Amino acid sequence: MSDPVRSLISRAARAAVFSRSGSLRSRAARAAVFSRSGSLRSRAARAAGFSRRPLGLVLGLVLVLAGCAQDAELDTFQDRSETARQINDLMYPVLIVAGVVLALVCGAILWLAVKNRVPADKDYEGEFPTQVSHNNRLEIGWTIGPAVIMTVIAVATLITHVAVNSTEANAIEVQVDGQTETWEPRVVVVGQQWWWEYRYYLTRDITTEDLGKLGEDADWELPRADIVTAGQMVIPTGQEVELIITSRDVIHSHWIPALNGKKDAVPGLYTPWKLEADEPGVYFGQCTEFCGLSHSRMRMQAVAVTPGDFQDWIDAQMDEATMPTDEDTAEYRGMEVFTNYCASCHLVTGLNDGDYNGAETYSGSAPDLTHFAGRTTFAGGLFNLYNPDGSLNDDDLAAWIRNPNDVKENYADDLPEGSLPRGMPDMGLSERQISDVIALLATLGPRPTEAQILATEVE
Ligand code: HEC
Ligand SMILES: [Cu+2]
Repeated sequence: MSDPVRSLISRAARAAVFSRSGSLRSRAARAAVFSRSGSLRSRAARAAGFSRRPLGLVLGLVLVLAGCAQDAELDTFQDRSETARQINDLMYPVLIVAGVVLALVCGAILWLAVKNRVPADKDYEGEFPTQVSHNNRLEIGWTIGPAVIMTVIAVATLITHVAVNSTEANAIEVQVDGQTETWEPRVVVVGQQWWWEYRYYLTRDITTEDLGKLGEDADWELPRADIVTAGQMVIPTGQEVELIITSRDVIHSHWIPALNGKKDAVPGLYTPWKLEADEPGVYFGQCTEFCGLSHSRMRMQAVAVTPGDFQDWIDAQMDEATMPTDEDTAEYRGMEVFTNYCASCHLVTGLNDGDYNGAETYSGSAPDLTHFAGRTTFAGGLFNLYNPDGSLNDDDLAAWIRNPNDVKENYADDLPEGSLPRGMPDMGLSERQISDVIALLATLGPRPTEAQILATEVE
């Protein structure tokens, strides 16, 4: 063994042996150093050589290879925007440098362990390692080396941090109710248990400062938006879209990996962020801050469309829902079910906006259903609203309305006195009421195209 290395090891051993704390580590070290048989040491050395561990190796490989899926929805390597590319341009070099350091350190440890292993038939009873100390060159080396690496990474990180957080003014013109509006593309993103709400202010400018003045009591009473969607955020391609991210209950985190990194949604805070997509397409996301029961089922999609299609989408979203007038239809009965059972939480503009005061939920909010049938997924991006052939997926929708908690865990039933639901409760509807209200929901269009249905399909 070379001197410097021996000095390092013996110093570590001494520190461990003589440490006052008597911690687990030092006890293990003591046991190893003073063990009569030396068996602990030799067993550890054998394990390090892992010649007897083929199963562990196979399991490890399976785990690593499982990360190589081709069309993984949340694959950070598949960047589809300038910002996501900037993040990867930082990640790849850091990954390589860290990989080299990892290989060097692990290689050195393995090499030392194998080189110095104690033969099973040898007995080192009572022998204490030779004590050596100090090697200036080595110590200066392993102080300066990491410091230089960390400094380079820190500078590169800062540059990327500034780049992914900077936003530019890029107002576009949109038509809203026949009027031309200059709109700085910006969407207010609200996390709640367990779905994402996207609010578009087209006819007035909303900034982080405006919202910041609302403080934590904003509740559902964010300023009234022109368009409100749930689970799916529609954006125009080739445009930087600013996000203002907040939450109405606990901390969530918004993450659409193909378009940008993660940003926490914190109650009372209005955090700026941005997204942009090079090409039309559907980009999947997931809440990444543990937020309770259905955290893993809190998904979302960014649907990027051409500027022309975006205008069409706005036109459709600005329409009020038209209500059925023929009393002998399922839609009409569904409207009555909605008014009796659903209107205390859900808004359908054109039906109950007159007396809607926010939802009777903990967050004070529930998905706006005015254009429900125009979306292709529901309940936090968990279910497809349409079958691949374009027909309504009334199986999943009926199961959801029958008892949401059965298909997506929430905290909305059997509540203690005075607490409000987190999620949607079981309302004990009859099958007839369920199919009637579904008939109404199905009219809350416009229907998406077959291409949209297939592109946004979730598994
Ligand atoms: C106590 C409040 C409350 C009531 C009453 C209520 N809901 Fe809900 N509903 C919610 C909440 C909260 C969600 C979001 C749950 C989630 O995505 O996990 C939701 C989600 C939904 C969704 C999915 C929307 C989407 O775009 O993701 C539909 C559809 C729905 N509710 C229909 C109904 C119908 C129909 C009724 C009446 C029969 C009803 N709800 C009554 C609170 C309520
Ligand atoms: Cu969440």
